[in-house]
Amino acid sequence: MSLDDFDRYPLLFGPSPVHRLDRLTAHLGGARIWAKREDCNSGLAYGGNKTRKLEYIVPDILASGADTLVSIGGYQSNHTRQVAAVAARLGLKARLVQEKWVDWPDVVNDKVGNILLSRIMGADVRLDPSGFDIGLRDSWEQAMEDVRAAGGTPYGIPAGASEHRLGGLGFAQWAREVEQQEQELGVFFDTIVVCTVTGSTHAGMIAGFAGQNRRVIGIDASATIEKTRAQVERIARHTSALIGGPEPRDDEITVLDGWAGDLYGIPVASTIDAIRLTGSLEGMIIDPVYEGKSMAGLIDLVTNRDIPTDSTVLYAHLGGQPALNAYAGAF
Ligand code: 5PA
Repeated sequence: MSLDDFDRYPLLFGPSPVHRLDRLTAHLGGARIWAKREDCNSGLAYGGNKTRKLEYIVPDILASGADTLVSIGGYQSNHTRQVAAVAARLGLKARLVQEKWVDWPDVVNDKVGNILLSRIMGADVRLDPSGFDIGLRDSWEQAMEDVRAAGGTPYGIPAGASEHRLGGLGFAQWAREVEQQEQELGVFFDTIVVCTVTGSTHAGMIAGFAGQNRRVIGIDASATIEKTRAQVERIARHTSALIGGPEPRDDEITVLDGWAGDLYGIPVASTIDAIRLTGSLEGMIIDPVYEGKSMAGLIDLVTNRDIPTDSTVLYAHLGGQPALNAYAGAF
């Protein structure tokens, strides 16, 4: 099997834009920095990395005959918002378990941003008091049962679509897309920087780029480094096998910690500084849960020359801005 043998249901506008971040590059005075923009990859509810993953999952959903997508995330999950959008687009229902992954005091945390968008799109949104976890959850199994008990046919999509068999394919294809764009632009990205939490975004990239001379640096955003690295490795190896690609070497699986703070979902000073810097220099908006942390990592790695000055870096912007509304207090 190769990647081309898997059906892909189009949900994106096409290849996501790639562009330079010249003012950020000049400000940091080191490696050249570019961005690839999954935050504007689709017309479905602002898109994002899950929309790309779901392109490879929708054919399986349609073949299953399901009438309800069941998924899970925190109150401000970008993933569940994208599942709600895809359900709307396919004419299916969405049942979303929104857990209290983050103890964030903003009173509108369960009302604005992503969760508001999911409600607007007609999803059945249920709040659940459970805390953060990237694995498979009882509440999600229970939601599947509830749908069956009510006479529906559920299709389960785990957190971030990562524990799904096909969850890594979207970003393996992203790697192909990058190679194509490199040809067109006459550039080579020797370093990719990506935020990693449930793992299949980073893992898909590792599988897609396996055997090439590049560093794909995952930045941990949940302060659960061991668990995250293990999940990334497992999904990367599984995805490589699925697409018949080379087995990723151990040194191709890099997850760095140091920018997550102590907890998932809680921005720290470096997160807020990265958001303000990127916004004020580039007009590029990033969020306090994911991209603010991976950008903080990129800033430090470029500044301290861990990423050398002669490198050309591609920052994967995975979306997530709707959550900013729930974090007004941080600014
Ligand atoms: C998310 C995930 P992975 O989960 O594939 O590692 O991606 C991390 C990530 N950036 C990076 C943004 C904007 C993201 O939304 N979000 C989750 C969600 O529920 O939204 C799966 C955790």
